[in-house]
Order: sequence, then structure tokens, then C-alpha cells
Amino acid sequence: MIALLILSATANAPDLHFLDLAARSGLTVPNTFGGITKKDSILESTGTGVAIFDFDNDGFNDIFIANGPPNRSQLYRNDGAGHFTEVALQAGLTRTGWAQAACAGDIDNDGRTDLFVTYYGHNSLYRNLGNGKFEDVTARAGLPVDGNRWGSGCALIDYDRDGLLDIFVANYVDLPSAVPKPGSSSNCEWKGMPVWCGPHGMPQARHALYHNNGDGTFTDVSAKAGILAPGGCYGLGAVSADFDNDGWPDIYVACDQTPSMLYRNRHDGTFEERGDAAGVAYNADGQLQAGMGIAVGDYDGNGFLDIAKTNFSGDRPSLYRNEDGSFFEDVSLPSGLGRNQLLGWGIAFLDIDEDGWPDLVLANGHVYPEIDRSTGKPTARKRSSTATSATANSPTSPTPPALPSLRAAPAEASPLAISMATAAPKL
Ligand SMILES: [Ca+2]
Ligand SMILES: [Ca+2]
Ligand SMILES: [Ca+2]
Ligand SMILES: [Ca+2]
Repeated sequence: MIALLILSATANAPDLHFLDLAARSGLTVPNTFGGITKKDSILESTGTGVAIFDFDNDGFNDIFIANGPPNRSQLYRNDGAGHFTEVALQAGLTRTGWAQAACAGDIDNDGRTDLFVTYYGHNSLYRNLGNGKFEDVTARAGLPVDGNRWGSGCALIDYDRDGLLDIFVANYVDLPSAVPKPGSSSNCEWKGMPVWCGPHGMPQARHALYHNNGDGTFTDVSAKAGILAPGGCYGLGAVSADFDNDGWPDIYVACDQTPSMLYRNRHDGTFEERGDAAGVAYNADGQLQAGMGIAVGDYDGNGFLDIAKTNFSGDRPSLYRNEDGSFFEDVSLPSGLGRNQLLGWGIAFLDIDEDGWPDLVLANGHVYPEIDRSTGKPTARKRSSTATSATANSPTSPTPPALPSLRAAPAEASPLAISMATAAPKL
């Protein structure tokens, strides 16, 4: 069901070939998340974020994959010779449950990369002990260890620039204790078939920001920092990047069928939500989209980081060109992203042909297994108000992007954190 689509930044697609080495490399644990042919709850519809980082400091990046029932999350250790071994249990990553996103970063500045995993219920912070093991320090850190919040995306961000990584969490829906049955209302049908209910009809979740106190504990500063001020959304992917080049990291949240959010860092420990004002809350026609994953990169070389976002089937992926740090233009159509309107999850800027221009890689799939029994063309979800006609929605100024003056910087050597359907920005 998952397809890989590769879009070239140039008019003439280069001759590229990829070999699937997953099985040969030892990446063999199935990635099922809930039901395979049928899903009864929206809880089964997300999940399986990935973090690629060097957990044992041997110089080779390892792979963490968040997972849920019937599986558990996996940690694949890279032996440096092309083979991975699954070591999650030995490494102390034993928690089961509905794991969603993963963010890797050195929370305590001890030189060892720690791991934060979002879950339905409560999230987990794992401190890297340096002996091949992690310790779950969620409770000791003062982070919630109960409740039923649905952590979806995450971003490690030093928002106050005190040298300590803080934690931002995007939340999806406040899931009712009794989830309605598939087909029980119009929110639980798709193409005439009963499917899991939501997110429409369920309360939108609000996001969270935890300040790193530097003594191993964190403080929930969501209200004080202005994260709660704009209210909630159906948040999925989250990414931190400096979109206005003022040296302070901002936060973008892809929201599902609700306006996506851009939190601008105000340098005083607070944020201002200006997704609508900046032009990254809706598509070019002012319509809501089902935002899922986010990629950040300066695709046109103008010195400002741009945003790409995956959306639902029957809609196009988004490409927001950062004009001046304060306003973005939706150039999805003139950039050619309207050609394939599949349901996208993960997305990343990646210079696959090494010509200096960041290309886009999108991982597509679906949320309803029932699509495998559907004969029709996938369409946008009910009430999602997504664009369906490329010709009717052409932006008025399809200006080609400016040529870059320099080759793209080489890929950064620091740990790469890919939260749920979210690629780390190339800064
Ligand atoms: Ca390693
Ligand atoms: Ca550490
Ligand atoms: Ca900080
Ligand atoms: Ca740019």
C-alpha cells in the first residue's frame, strides 16, 4: 500500500535507481499499526514515526521506529557493515502501546543522544545511558505519566536559547473514552463504506511545550509561552526551524482538516501563532487541507527555509515558498506537485541527484484499509474542503523560483530526527 514517489527539481528527471535493501539489511520486523484489513478506531490510523541517529556513538546511524499493537517499537543497531540488528528490548525500550513520533537529541548535553517518543496516553523520554541502554526518565523529568492525550508530532527545540533542548509536542485529537463504531454516523463513512470515526466530531487537541530546567526536569510552559493561545487543531507533524532568519527557532505544525499553525518565536519565551497571516494555514485558495507530514528546506536557494507538507488523497501536496521570512506563497501547482494527488505521510527534502537542488521524497499510503476494496479514484475525505481540480485552483502568479547562487550545503552530520511524518530541516 505504501508507494514511493520521487519528484525531481529539474524538468528532465534524472535516471535514478533505488534498491530496496531493507530485508537484506535486517530491517525485517513488520510495521503494522492496528488492523491490517480493517481499522475500528482512529487510533489505528497514525503512528510509526522514525528517528535515525547514532545511539551508541560508534559513528554509524541507527534506526528507531515507533510502533503500536500488535507490534512494539524497534531499535535497529547499525553494525557499520550494512546490517542492522533489532535491539529495542536489550536497550531498555520495552514500552508497548500506540507510539507515534520519535525525536532524537541530547537533552542533557552529555554527548549521548536521547530519545523522546510520543504516544497515545502519555509520551516517554528515554535518557541514553551510554552503555547501549536507555532509561525511561519520563516521571523523574516531571513529564506527564498518565492521562489520555494523543501525542502525535514532536520537535526538540531550544526555544529560549539557554543551550538546553526543550520539547514541543503536537497533539492530534482528544479521543473520547467511548469511540463510536464505524458507520455509526456521517463522520464514520467513506465512499459508502463504514470506516473508523473522526477526527470530525472529536475535540481538537492543544499542543504542549516543556521547558528544560537543566537539572533533569521539565516544566510545562504551554500556557505561558503562548502555545495554547490559538486553541487547538488536529495536529500531526511538527517541526522546528528558523523561518524568519532572526536566529530564534520557530515551530510549524501540520494540522489535519484544521488550519495549520506557525508559531513565531518572540525571543522572550513566548510565541505568536501566525499561520494564517503567513500564508501557511490553508492552501492557495484558502481551503483547509489534511496536513500530515512536513519537510523544511531552502528549495529555491533564496536564503529562507520553505515548507512542504503532505495532505489527503484527492488533494495535492503543499509547497510554501518563503518569500521574506514573514510571508509564504503556496506554489504547489506551479511547482508541479499537483500531478499526483495521493494521501501523503512522510516527506523530506533530499538532493537525490546531487545537483545542488533539494528534491522531494514523499511516502504515500492511506488511512482506510478499505481503499484496497474500493474501485473508484481516491477522493478527499468528507468535509475536508480540499482542492480537487488542478485547473480550477491555479495560483495567479506562477513565477518560477529564483535560481540559487550557491550549491546546497552538504547534509548535516548531526543526528537526524524524523518525527511522525516529519523530516528534519536542513539548516
Ligand atoms: Ca550507531
Ligand atoms: Ca544525553
Ligand atoms: Ca532551552
Ligand atoms: Ca527558500
